[in-house]
Amino acid sequence: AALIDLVGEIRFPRDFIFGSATAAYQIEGAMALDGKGESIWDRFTRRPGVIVDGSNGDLACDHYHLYPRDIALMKEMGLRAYRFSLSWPRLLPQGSGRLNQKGAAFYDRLIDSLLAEGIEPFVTLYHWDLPQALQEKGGWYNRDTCMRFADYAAQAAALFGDRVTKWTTLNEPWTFCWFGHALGEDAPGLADGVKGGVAASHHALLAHGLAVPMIRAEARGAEVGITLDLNVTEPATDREEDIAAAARFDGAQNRWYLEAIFRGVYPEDMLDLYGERYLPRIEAEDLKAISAPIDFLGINNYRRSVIKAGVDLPPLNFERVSPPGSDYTPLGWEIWPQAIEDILIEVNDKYKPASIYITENGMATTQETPDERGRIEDFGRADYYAGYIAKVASAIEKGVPVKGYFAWTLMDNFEWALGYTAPFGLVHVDFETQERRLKLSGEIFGRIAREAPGR
Ligand code: GBH
Repeated sequence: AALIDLVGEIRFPRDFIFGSATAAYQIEGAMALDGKGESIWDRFTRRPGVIVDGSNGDLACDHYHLYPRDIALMKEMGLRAYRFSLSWPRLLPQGSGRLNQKGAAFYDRLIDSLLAEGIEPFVTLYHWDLPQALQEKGGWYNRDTCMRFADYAAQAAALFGDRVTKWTTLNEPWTFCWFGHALGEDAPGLADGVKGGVAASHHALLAHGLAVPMIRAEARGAEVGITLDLNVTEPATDREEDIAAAARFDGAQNRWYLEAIFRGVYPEDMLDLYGERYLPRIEAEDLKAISAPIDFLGINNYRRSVIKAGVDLPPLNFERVSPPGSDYTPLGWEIWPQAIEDILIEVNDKYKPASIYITENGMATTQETPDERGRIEDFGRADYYAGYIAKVASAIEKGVPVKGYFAWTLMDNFEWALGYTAPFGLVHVDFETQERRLKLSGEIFGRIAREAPGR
């Protein structure tokens, strides 16, 4: 528990924002309430065997009803911002067309309640819950989904843009495109290999690019960005084939998105690698739209990637390596605080984003139960936060324009294919009673949030 001792020394600029993050499907519940339409996660979780504990997000944290309690917990920790996502099918049950007024009213209540407590809303438009109606038409394989997304973005900006200034288009296109379309582990459960991952990625990026000017047009003064899950990628050895495999993996996960957004090109080496066999139709003007200037880059970071040559996802042909001697979370994710400073410095050096938010960082444990004093003393998680946040502070000292940090996640929730087996929360949720309880990590994170800025 040595890293926790750092807490009193961590320093941030006075205007630095600490917040927590969630996503609609992981917390809201109210799956079919008040006119909400079906999403691909509502559909996918009904397939036998795809979620380890057979669960789903039908009820989740029932945040749809319990949001005042959840806001009170953020307030108790002293958080200045809350990053959450809108459920596209809650607002537009068919993906486009008629607006569901009751869905809009829920987000009105949520946003107004946050503002009343002095907590700034950071809205994400898409955190993986595509309307099932759009999936029926091809989902992220269909260019038309890009236009539907831009329309949805415009409607959301018109509804909430009088109160929300921070807008994020997509959360982690790499994850939902590849785990949902190449590997079949996430919704919509397609295992189409690299061809699927790349096609979905191009359309997701185009959707982002088309949405950016729509949001600006509808929400005066909006700051618009995208969240990418970026990992520094290191070859497992200095053998040539491992160095090449690491470059391919870095190209697929990081550079494909960064180069398109910041430079308006796809990386030459990846275009060569994919070739006609794996690439979708890319129109001349697509990259111009994708590279629409953004106000901030959101980075989700949990670890680094150590890669060697292997057989996964041809022609990427890589294998992920777990370096010996490191500590790992129960999910097998390496605990490596330097990873967050390294990715911040690398992205800043190469792409010079106007500003950066860490939009997610945190760790899973196995399931936790309160001790005899009713406490959850998750020292490991508190340590993880102290260690990683200290490295964010170090990146700022070196000139990286990081403006805020969001812990993943506010409260234990539905962790996608892992169901309720991998809690990440600062707050414990008893899913029998929906009782919430601040963990030790929540107390420590709250102390950092209240005391570190301006120290
Ligand atoms: C984020 O994804 C999500 O935005 C968030 O919704 C989620 O709850 C949170 O992280 C915690 O997982 O082959 O070992 O990489 C993080 C990126 C990429 C992590 C896919 C899980 C699959 C297992 N995710 N990855 S692995």
